[in-house]
Amino acid sequence: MCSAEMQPAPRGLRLHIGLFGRRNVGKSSLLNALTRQQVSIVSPQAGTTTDPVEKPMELLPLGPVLFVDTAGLDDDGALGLARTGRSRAVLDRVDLGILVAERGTWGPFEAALLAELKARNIPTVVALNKADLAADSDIPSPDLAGTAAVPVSALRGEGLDALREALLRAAPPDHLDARRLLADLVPPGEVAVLVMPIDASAPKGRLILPQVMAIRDVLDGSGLALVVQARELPRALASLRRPPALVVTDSQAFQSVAADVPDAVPMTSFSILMSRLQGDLAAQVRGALAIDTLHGGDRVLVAEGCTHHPTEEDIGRVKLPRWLETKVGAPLRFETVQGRDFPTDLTPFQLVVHCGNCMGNRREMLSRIHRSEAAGVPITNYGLAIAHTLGILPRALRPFPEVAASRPTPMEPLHAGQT
Ligand SMILES: Nc1nc2c(ncn2[C@@H]2O[C@H](COP(=O)(O)OP(=O)(O)OP(=O)(O)O)[C@@H](O)[C@H]2O)c(=O)[nH]1
Ligand code: SF4
Ligand SMILES: [Mg+2]
Repeated sequence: MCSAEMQPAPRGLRLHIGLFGRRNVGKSSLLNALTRQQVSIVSPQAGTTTDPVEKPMELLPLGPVLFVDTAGLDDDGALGLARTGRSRAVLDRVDLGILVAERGTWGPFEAALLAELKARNIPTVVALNKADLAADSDIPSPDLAGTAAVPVSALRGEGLDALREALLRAAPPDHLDARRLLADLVPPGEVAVLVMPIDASAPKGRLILPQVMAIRDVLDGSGLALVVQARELPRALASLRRPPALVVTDSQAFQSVAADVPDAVPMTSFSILMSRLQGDLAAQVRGALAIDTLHGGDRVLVAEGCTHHPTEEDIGRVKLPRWLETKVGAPLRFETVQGRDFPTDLTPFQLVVHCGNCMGNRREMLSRIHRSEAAGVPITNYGLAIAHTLGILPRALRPFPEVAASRPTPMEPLHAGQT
């Protein structure tokens, strides 16, 4: 896990909402009206927005959201295609879509776009904009087979409450139910021991985002969080009258921590919890096990979800490659990508190792996992890869019997030294 920046609300917990449609229909105007800010440039000229524009905000009653305004998807020519390419990529990472059309002009383009959003399982609300230009009663509403369509005027700020309401109704239920990082494993009043090594690679004066998220989730679930460094763990455990409900540690300290934690106490790593929250744990465990099939010279894609500043002993660039090559017993060829630069063609690679994705959203991670597996390339995350190379997966997966049961190969024996 790397040194994530502190954020008011982690990007991954924000509902990502994309605005899509033809040029000049008022997508940017609608974003500005919803946020009551001049976030995106508006002009009467078609093709004003050229690159996706992001705006995080609290959108009641949905909570923290990230709006993504896009370029008109009907743009043509070489430059137009480059723009639509970047805007189409936004389809990979939104949880909810607003299809903006001009009222009274619904046609095959809009119908095809709606069909694509549906095919991608992106819940969508249609905003029929510029309602101020069209006299009400004489415009038939398009037949959208159950998709909500809301007349709005971005110019006059009309219909926005109805649009917010429609967005709430369309929002994916798993977002509203809020997946838990670990609170489901720690009953109210029970103790979660969170082991956080403060070593040279820890950022100065603060904790990394997954650690902060873990503390917050225990508090939200009315559990008791006991936060310690590995060397204080025996004293912490001895101070408890009952065993803790869960021990969570950084993968790198797993072996020493496992030696201190009684075998009957459920124990896992932050990376496994992050994979469960932000990705697909079963798929990423399969990816970790595929490390065993690597050969010298194989190509490994290391993907980082954001452009953080690598520390000296950065996990993705230094430690992970070293561990993997030691495990394989021969040099491998590594390529690193950051942020949105996830390759379209994954077939040249034998393995993808993704970061914990603490700043990204789950839908995008799921889309990357899906694309990797569809290309026949196993995908895992840093912590799971480390966990497997250290031989700790069996114990770290015990709190998740549903995943442990789906493992394609038998469990490895417990690593020597684990009790
Ligand atoms: N009458 C009226 N005009 C609007 C409304 N919303 C936007 N417009 C106008 O439509 C034009 C295009 O608005 P934009 O918000 O730039 O449209 P867009 O879809 O973002 O366009 P591109 O990103 O450049 O393709 C501008 O002149 C806006 O003032 C509305 O509700 N009513
Ligand atoms: S998104 Fe990935 S690279 Fe960025 S801070 Fe989180 S774990 Fe690190
Ligand atoms: Mg625009």
